[in-house]
Amino acid sequence: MSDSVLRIFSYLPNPRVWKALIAADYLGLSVEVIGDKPKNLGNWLWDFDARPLKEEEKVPDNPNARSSRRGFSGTLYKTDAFLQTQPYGTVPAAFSADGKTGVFESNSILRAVARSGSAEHGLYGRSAMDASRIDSFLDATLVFGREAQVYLLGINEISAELHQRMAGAFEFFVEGIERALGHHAYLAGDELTIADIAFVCDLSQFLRERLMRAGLDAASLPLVSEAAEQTYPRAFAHLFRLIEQPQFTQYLGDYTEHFLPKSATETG
Ligand SMILES: N[C@@H](CCC(=O)N[C@@H](CS)C(=O)NCC(=O)O)C(=O)O
Repeated sequence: MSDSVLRIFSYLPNPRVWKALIAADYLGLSVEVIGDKPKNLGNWLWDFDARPLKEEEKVPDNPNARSSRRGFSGTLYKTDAFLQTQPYGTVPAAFSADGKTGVFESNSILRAVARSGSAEHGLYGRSAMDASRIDSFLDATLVFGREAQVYLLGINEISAELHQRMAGAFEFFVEGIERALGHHAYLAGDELTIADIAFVCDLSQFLRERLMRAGLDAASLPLVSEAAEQTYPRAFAHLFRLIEQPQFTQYLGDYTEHFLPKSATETG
């Protein structure tokens, strides 16, 4: 993997992977990404040396065959070595260059990239206390991200309880973001950090709910993010401003087009 600081295996495209790639771009680092469309990942060997399976390997008595856990259905083929480095068996799965160390959870993969770069950039703060404050935002984002994952995976058969739970989680998370941006230009202070990167990727992923309305309509439930731009103007202005940065746009451009405000020139 030449001079890459990490190898990531995942389904693609995946905003959880983009967190690490955006940070790598800011830091001038290279990250190797291996993967395939979500529906194809059941035909891959999940391993540091991940690869498409041969037809004869896709059999139930393959020792690597495991039941999928979340976000996938059916059988996935994960090696023992994969599960040794990736104890939860999830993707994105990151590996050190020698494959010996596994890093899991997209926010931790993001941290791994930030720690590999020059501290002068400030992407992970400029002191241990700054880094801890950034971690606070990353943890809050993960809690939100987990709620959003359960909600989006269940949106086609949504219950009022699940909808209400998501509405509460969304309000709690974005209120904190709105408050933080009331006194600083970026989430954790005066400059861009990995807290902003995780925020943009996870909120953009959650806003896919706007493309998945059928289940909500069938249950006569509103979008959780209905009119959120008006309720949380600072949070959304921050989101829109960052998505316009080239380091973000290259990954998130098409993915976020459905909710970005039309620019004055486009609307004429
Ligand atoms: N919070 C995790 C979420 C990772 C996750 O849950 N990945 C799911 C797919 S969305 C997975 O790999 N599932 C594997 C399985 O079903 O066995 C992150 O941000 O990395």
